[in-house]
Amino acid sequence: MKAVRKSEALSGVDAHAGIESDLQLYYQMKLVRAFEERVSRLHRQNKILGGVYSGAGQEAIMTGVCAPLEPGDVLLPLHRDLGVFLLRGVDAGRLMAQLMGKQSGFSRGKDSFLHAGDVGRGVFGSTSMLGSSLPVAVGAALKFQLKKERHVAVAFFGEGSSSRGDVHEAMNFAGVRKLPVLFVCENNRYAYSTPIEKQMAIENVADRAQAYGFRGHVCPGNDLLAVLQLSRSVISRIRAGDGPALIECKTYRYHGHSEHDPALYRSKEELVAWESRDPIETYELFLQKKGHDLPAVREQTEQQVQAVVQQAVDFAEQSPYPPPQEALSDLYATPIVRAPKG
Ligand SMILES: Cc1ncc(C[n+]2csc(CCOP(=O)(O)OP(=O)(O)O)c2C)c(N)n1
Repeated sequence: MKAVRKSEALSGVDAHAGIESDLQLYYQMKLVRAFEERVSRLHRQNKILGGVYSGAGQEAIMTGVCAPLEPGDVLLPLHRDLGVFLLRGVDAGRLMAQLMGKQSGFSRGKDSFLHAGDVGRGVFGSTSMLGSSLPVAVGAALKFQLKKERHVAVAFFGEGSSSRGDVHEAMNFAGVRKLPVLFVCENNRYAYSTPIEKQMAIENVADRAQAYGFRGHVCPGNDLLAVLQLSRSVISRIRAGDGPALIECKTYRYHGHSEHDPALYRSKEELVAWESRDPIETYELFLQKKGHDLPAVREQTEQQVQAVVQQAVDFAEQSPYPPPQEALSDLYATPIVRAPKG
């Protein structure tokens, strides 16, 4: 394997520091939002490889779920969970390079963001088949159980993905074997253009958990403190051997399904109503109530996150595209050839 040049960019968040202070959490949500907004702009400039599925509006979920995690835990994000990479301390420059299809990205410029992972940071890549990463999370949890490792696997998915067979099979097996896995449903009310009423006959995805023999919790997904409080207690129970759990976070995506989708299937009023419950602004009210000097904190944090994002963009823009002669390398794992017995 060739060494990948280290990004000059600050790694967004040191996920392994275990810091969970008020301002650290604020920084994390702001970083994810700033990074996403920049990616959307870069997409309009035709600098991003493949589609862009913005998670703007959903930052409190990833931030609240990732905060109590420990080194060695694994996460399986889906297409809208770019923030998970940053929150687990993945190098912001390499992440941007991945999005731009550059050689210094995780896939060495051979793939878009969609299937990217950084296994060193415990972030597994997904496949294009919605929901197919949940059985993988369950497999990781089975390994933790068999090896008696006190780790947790976390699988993110949308309410649309929850209608897929793989998801039910994964949850059923996890329930039967009491595996250390947390299922996090980011219910943003639409699966592409399909509204939730046309997707499910019940109100909550979380209600399904009972049928698999574990607990399901519904949570206001735009309220970081609510997500954090729930995820802390649920993750510590899972780590202690209590078996799986499902958290359903009610939220909303600000952008269309992807950047080419103007989302004409939803009303302006609905969008405005959800924007008034913005996760970052909601959290700012909490900071203010706690006595933080909000204008100063906001300005300082904004400067910090913009610096990280700019360095990531600079690194990615300066990185080369992969040379054509490498097009066929890294496509298959090297076969393990065993010597015949006897
Ligand atoms: C099995 C499968 N069906 C359809 C698609 C196309 N597709 C990609 S994302 C998406 C919407 C997913 O909605 P949801 O799971 O609620 O997540 P969200 O995009 O809302 O975050 C669809 C239909 C796919 N990738 N895989």
